[in-house]
Amino acid sequence: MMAKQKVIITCAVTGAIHTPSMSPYLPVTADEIADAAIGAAEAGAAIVHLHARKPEDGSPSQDPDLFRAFLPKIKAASKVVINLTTGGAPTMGVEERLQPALQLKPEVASLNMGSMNFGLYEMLNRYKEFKHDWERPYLAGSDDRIFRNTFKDIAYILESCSDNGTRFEIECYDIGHLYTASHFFDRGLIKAPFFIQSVFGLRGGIGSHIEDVMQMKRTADRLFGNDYLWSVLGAGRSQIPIATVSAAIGGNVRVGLEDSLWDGPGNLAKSNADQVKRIRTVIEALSLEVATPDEARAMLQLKG
Ligand code: KMH
Ligand code: ZN
Repeated sequence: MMAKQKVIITCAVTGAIHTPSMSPYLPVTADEIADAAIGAAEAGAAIVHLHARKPEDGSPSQDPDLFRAFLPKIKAASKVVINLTTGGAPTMGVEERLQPALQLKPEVASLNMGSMNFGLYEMLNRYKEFKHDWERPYLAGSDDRIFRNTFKDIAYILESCSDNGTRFEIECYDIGHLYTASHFFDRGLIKAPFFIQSVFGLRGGIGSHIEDVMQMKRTADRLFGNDYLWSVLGAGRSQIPIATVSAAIGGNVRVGLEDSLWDGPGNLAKSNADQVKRIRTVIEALSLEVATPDEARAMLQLKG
């Protein structure tokens, strides 16, 4: 009998895209981020993808000390795999973005595969009142801002972390980013198994139509064969539909308040764990099993 497919759930707990005024449930302080990560792990997430925020106003920060403020609590309570962002926020330079992964040497870190527009303008239109001064210019500025990830930046992150044993969550927002990942494989800077995180439905990247998902998958299959694990995230309302399609065709999934604030139409998710539970229900309804953190470590050949 064939072994059941295990599905890795990553939970992206807070990110840098949403702002505190959009949801009272967005984790901001070290304790909120730690509790959200632990709750997500208890609900079935094998990996937590983590950003930090300044506790006073919730603005994104890559200060490694802010990460140091929540990591011990998570590690003491859970075996969940820690994944630290190198994307930070689109307003930050690469040196600043790199510091948490460089200094804290996590099992997994994100790596963004190309420079792109990163549309947040819709949110500016939706939210009229903001609690903190930084939120409005942050969102408005996205219409004239590039999320910079040049080939040199990508190589710099990979080379800087090369002795850390960190595996990268390779963020691909379009088909071309898969070819960029393949280029870095050819240069020997990315090693198999690749953990490809395909991102759907961000303005500036590929859409969230099922044809977009299938074309990503077909291209990744052609480029990487058996050398990769595929995961998806759908932005906003496409979160659960995209994750469902991925699980149904052999992929892994990412949920969390970084990617969507919602738990069904018009309902704010009250926690990251709520979204994990929702996709877990779908995965189990597909007769699949959710991977534990140690199973994810084995699947991704992490340093542990
Ligand atoms: N915010 C997501 C769309 C990163 O942290 O490096 C992608 C992301 C980037 O998670
Ligand atoms: Zn992120």
